[in-house]
Amino acid sequence: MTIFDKIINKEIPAQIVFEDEKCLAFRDINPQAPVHVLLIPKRPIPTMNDVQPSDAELMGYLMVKAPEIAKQLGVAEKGYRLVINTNAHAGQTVSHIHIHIIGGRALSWPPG
Ligand code: DGP
Repeated sequence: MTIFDKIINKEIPAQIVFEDEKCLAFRDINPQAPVHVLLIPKRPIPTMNDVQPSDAELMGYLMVKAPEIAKQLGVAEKGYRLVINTNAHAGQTVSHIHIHIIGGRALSWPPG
C-alpha cells in the first residue's frame, strides 16, 4: 500500500486530469515543469523490475494513454518527456509504477 493507492481510493485528494477503470493521471505535488502529471496503473506494480509478461497489455495501455493525456494538456505538439524512475539510483520514491508526463517548457538532456 502506497500513497498512490490512497489517491486511487480518493482517501487523499489529488488534481486528477484523467481516470478510467485501468489508470489514473494526476498532477505531481512537486512539479518540475508547468505540466507535470503522473500516470499510474490502478493495479499496484511496485517497479519496472516487477513487470511480468502478463502485464504487457496494461503497460501498452499506459503508453497509449500517455500521449492522449499530453494532447489533452496541450503539450503534445511542442513536446514532452515520459519518465519512469526505477529504484534508488533513479530516485524512485513511491513503490507504485508511475509515468511522469513532463512538459510546458524546454527540458534539458541528458538528465543529471
Ligand atoms: P519518483 O521520484 O519517480 O518516485 O516520483 C514520485 C513523485 O510522486 C514525485 O515527483 C512527487 C510525487 N508525489 C509524492 N507524493 C505525492 C502525493 O501525495 N500527491 C501527489 N500529487 N504527488 C505526489
